[in-house]
Amino acid sequence: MVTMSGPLHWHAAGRVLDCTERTLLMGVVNVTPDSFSDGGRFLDAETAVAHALRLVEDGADIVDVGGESTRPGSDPVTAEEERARVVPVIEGLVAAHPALAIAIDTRKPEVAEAALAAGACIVNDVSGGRAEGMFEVARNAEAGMVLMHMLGEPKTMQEAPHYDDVVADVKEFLRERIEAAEFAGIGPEYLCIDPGIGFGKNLEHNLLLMKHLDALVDLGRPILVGPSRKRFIGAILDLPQDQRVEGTAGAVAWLVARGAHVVRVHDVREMSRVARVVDAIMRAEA
Ligand code: PMM
Repeated sequence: MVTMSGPLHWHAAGRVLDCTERTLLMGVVNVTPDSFSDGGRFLDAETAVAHALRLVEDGADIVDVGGESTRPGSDPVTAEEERARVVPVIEGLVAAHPALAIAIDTRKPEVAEAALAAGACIVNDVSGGRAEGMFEVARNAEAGMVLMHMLGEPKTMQEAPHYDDVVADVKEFLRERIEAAEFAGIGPEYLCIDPGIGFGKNLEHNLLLMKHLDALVDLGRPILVGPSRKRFIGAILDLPQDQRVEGTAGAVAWLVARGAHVVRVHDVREMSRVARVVDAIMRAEA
């Protein structure tokens, strides 16, 4: 059984996200030609804004706007290209919905800085804030930050990933990144952690990290997990990306029960229903 150790709040540029009351939903808005599952469909800024607003209607607490694909084997894009993709979407979202919590999914400080200036409040960094200057950008904006574990780089991360003990290794990495962020002047209340499903992990690694998600609870920060439509589901069910909703639901239900505070998903309407049911069961009291 996962025990909850008191209220957890996640601060993000003046907002406070309550991670205790119920599971939060982060809806994915990829403004890229080649992401895992929705790449190419939301390249046009107006279409991306409309899609994001639909996710909010469906129950998204946060929308995560990304302009660089991090799918296995993908090539990096320049900061200029990435910024040109995401900033108009963030500006459009802020105009349409000023109160919305917007995350910028980037590894580049210059993209994060432009996105925060445009109105984003969270930096979702799949490299765990490893780029020079990233922590300073987040700190200066008092932004929230997601520190995710990734082994290597997207281009090569799936080439025979190795761990001594995947759960202990990922936990140690996240502990070290929390320390590095705090050393750079970011208060722990701004930080959220993520084991990085699919980022330099084989099927067994992914399954073990999800099975033992509760091992991360004692790092004391909200836990975000992104299982949505990912390859591990395809490997188990032998189904393509557009048929992984039920598989995603299975993972989301498990993860919420094992201590996830935020789930990053494409199918927000469906997964918010899944999370609400699991939340109700978990919070039932005799
Ligand atoms: N996965 C993807 C992109 N960004 N960010 C976080 N914090 N966690 C994830 O698991 C994650 C992420 C890749 O998935 P997509 O291309 O389908 O968005």
